[in-house]
Amino acid sequence: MNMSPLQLARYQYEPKLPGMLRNGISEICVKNGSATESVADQEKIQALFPNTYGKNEITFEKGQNTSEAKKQVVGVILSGGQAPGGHNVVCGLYDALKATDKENVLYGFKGGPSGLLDDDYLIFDDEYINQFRNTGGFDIIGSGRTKLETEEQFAIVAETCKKHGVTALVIIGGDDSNTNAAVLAEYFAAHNTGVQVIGCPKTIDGDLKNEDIECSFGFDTATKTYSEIIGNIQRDANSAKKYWHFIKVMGRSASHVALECALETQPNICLIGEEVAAKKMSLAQIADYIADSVANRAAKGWNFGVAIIPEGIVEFVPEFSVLIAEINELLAGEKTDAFNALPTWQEKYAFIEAGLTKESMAVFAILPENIQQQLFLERDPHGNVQVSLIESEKLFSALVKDNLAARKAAGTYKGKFSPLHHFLGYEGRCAFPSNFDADYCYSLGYNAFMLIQYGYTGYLSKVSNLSKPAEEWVAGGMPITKMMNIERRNGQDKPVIRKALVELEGAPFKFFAEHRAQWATETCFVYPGAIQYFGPTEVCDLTTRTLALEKA
Ligand code: FBP
Repeated sequence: MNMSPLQLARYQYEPKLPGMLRNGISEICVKNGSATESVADQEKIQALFPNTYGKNEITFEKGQNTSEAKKQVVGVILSGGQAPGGHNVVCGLYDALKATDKENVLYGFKGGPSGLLDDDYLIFDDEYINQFRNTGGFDIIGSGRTKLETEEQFAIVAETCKKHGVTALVIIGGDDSNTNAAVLAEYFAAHNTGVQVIGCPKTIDGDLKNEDIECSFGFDTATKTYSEIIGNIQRDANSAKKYWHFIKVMGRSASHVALECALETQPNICLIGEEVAAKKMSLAQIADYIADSVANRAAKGWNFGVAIIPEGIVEFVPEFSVLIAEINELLAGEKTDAFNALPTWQEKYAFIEAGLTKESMAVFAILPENIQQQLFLERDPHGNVQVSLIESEKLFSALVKDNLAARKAAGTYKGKFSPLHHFLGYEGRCAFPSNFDADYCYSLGYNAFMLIQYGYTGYLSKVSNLSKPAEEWVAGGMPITKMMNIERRNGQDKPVIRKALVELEGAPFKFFAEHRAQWATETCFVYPGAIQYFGPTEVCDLTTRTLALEKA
């Protein structure tokens, strides 16, 4: 394998564990916390999880290890989108497992949950795992988006586990994957398989968090990577003074990534989907808001700026959601074929015009033609519009352009508007994990093994107090059912982990809201620079502004 000097240097990095896990396996004991309840719908969740509901939260502390001596055969999967630090979760798990007993075995099921269904695996050893320490990516075993949710699938997974003598599974994933981990844990318990299930909180989107999980891993590195690039673009904008940059950042639905990048870089504009929804803003109102900044800056002679657009924004615009729902209805079933058979865009347009309500047609009409066509080209397997593929950075710059043209005609704007577009997503998902993510992930994996060793199932590996130095972090576990409530999904009531959206009453958004008017008209750009892996701790170990503000 060809290796960069940084990769070689990162192999030597020793991730920091929480203080209570530092004295060796023989000196980690359990401190019992209180019994838990789900965040809502307690009776329903309890009825669905009779074997795993209501268990105690626990923390680890220094003391005599009293866990049962037993050979452990653990299986691990990575589930969903890549997030920096996944390799270190596996490394921490492996190190704790081997430190407990050299005879313990770690299986890696390949390609995500499907690896468990297809019995596709590798067995980790030192030589293999050492190549992945402190590196980005999920290539150690691969990942996938197959959902483990049906009884048939669970029965196959139980068979796979039985075949290899697996005693526990570790599922590293986001809210959906950990929801499925809880259901699988319940199934295993109900069927007396003896297989435990432990989850680990992953996603760059940052939307798997709550009063227990302070942040999901990967968010720190991904947002630092995007912020570096945004800062560089800002410096270019401030040097060339001729472009407005519209930068879309990942985050399938919640706007945590956009908000964190804005706190790091202080751009002129950052849209927050949750605010757009709360204020029921229309596309025209959003365009007007951005155009105000463009016009005010132009009046000072500054025909340049930076706007951050969250990937999931359009779903939060009420009129756009209605439009999407109507389009899905318009093309349901066989109507798609009739639509596709129309030879020209003009004829298709007439078909759309005849099928949409007057209100939705008005929204559709203001969209640029390429976006209009995108809405009809990209469909998911159910025939629905794939909202995440809409180029919202181009949508908003086009709407702003129209808005500015109207202002020019009215004599209220005299500037130049040259927009450029960027999409930052995949650039950040496999970056070398920051020291924070390297430490946090290693701790999550190490801690996951301690939960297994002490016999817990249906628990999430929990490491908290993360805004403090790693020495002061607190390791433990909490029942996944504590994070669950009932939500309507695909026409059915389902027990799910509640997705964390940006809280408009939370400190990070409030800080942003207090400063954005100044950022919009002045040039307050901050240039965070690249992630630093070696050097002073106040530069290298610092986590996100979001966490710092939340914990202040
Ligand atoms: P997870 O929720 O699985 O962590 O994935 C999140 C994400 O990175 C989003 O930010 C993005 O919208 C999506 O994955 C892209 O998915 P894909 O890798 O399938 O293109």
